[in-house]
Amino acid sequence: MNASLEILASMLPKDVDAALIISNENRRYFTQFISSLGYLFLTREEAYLLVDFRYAEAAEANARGCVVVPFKKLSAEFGKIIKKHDIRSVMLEGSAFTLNAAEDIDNILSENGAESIHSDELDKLITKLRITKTSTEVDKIIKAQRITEEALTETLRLIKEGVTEREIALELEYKMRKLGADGVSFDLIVIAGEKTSMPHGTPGNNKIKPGDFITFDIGALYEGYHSDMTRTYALGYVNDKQRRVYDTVCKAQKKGLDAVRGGVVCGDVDKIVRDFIYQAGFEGFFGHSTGHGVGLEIHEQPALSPDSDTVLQSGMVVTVEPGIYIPGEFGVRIEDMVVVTADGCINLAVLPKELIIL
Ligand SMILES: [Mn+2]
Repeated sequence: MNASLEILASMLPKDVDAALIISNENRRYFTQFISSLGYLFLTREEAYLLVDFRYAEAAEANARGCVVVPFKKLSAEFGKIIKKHDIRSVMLEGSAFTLNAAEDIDNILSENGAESIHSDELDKLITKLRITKTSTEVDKIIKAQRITEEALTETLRLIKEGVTEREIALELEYKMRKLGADGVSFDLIVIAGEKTSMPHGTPGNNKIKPGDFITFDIGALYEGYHSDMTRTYALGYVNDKQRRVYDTVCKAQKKGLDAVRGGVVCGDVDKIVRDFIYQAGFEGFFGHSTGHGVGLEIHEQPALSPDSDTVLQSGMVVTVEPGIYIPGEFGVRIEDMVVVTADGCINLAVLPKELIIL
C-alpha cells in the first residue's frame, strides 16, 4: 500500500473490514492510475485494483500502491479477496454508486458471504484526505493555471468587433492544449454583452460589439488537476453603471481574498463578500457562492458558501469569485484560485484585475 491508502485503511471504522472505491477521481487519487472503470478494493492489509482486459497491462505498469487484479468475472475475483482477508462488511463509496451498480455489488458481495454498507461515511473520510493538497498536487494546479493564463493572454489579441464567443472559446481551448493541457477544466465560458448576466452562459454565435463586457470563466486540466479563473474585460468603452459594478465586484473580491486564512470559517468569508456587495446596493444580484475547492474535480470541498461551517486549513485550494448579474443588461465576475496558508493565502492567478478595455 502507499501512504494515502494506508491512511484511509487506518481511518476505517472498527466494524468495517474493507472499502470499495469506484469513482474515477478517487481511484486516480489513491493509485495514480487513470481509467474509466475499475474497482479499488481496500482491505486493512492490502489494496486491490480490479480492472478489465482494456486496462490490465497499463494498470500493471502504472498503478501505485495496490495489487492489480485483471478480472473476467468480477464475482470470482472479489470472492478470492473476501476469503483471503475474511471480509464481512464492505463500505461503499456512496456518492459514486448508481442504484443499479449498488444492487449488482450487493449481489456479488452476498454471493461471497459479505455485506455492503450504504452511507456517505467513506466519502467523508476521503474528502478529509483530499480537502488539503500536497505540494505535488499544488504544482499540477499551478501548471494548469499558468497554461490558462498564457492561453488567455494570447487569445485577448484576437478580440475585436464581430468575433463570436464561440470562435474565441475554440481558440482558447486550442491554445491551452498546444501549451500542454490535457483538456479544459470544463466547457469554457466565453460570453459577451447581455449574456454576461448569466453566470454560466454558453458561448454561441453572438458577435462582440463595442460597449460589451466579455466574461471568461476558464480553466485547463493538467495531469488530472483543474484550474479555474474568471476575468471580465470590455471592448471599446464602458458606461458609468458598468464601471460601478465592475469596481464593486473587484473590491468585494479583494475583501474575500483578504479574509482567506487558515482557521477562518468558510461561511464567514462568504459573508464578508456578500455583505459588501449587498451594501453597495446589489442585493439580489449575487446568487451563487463566493467560492469552492479545486483539485481532481473542478468543484470540490470546501465550499465558500453562506451555510458552510468548514474551517479553512493550510493546503486547501479554493476560488474567490464574487459577481454581480443584472438580468437583461450585463454581469461581472472576477475569480482567482488561491492556496490557503496559516496567515493568508497565495494567489495562483497573476493576470491583473483592474478594468481592462480592449
Ligand atoms: Mn469557479
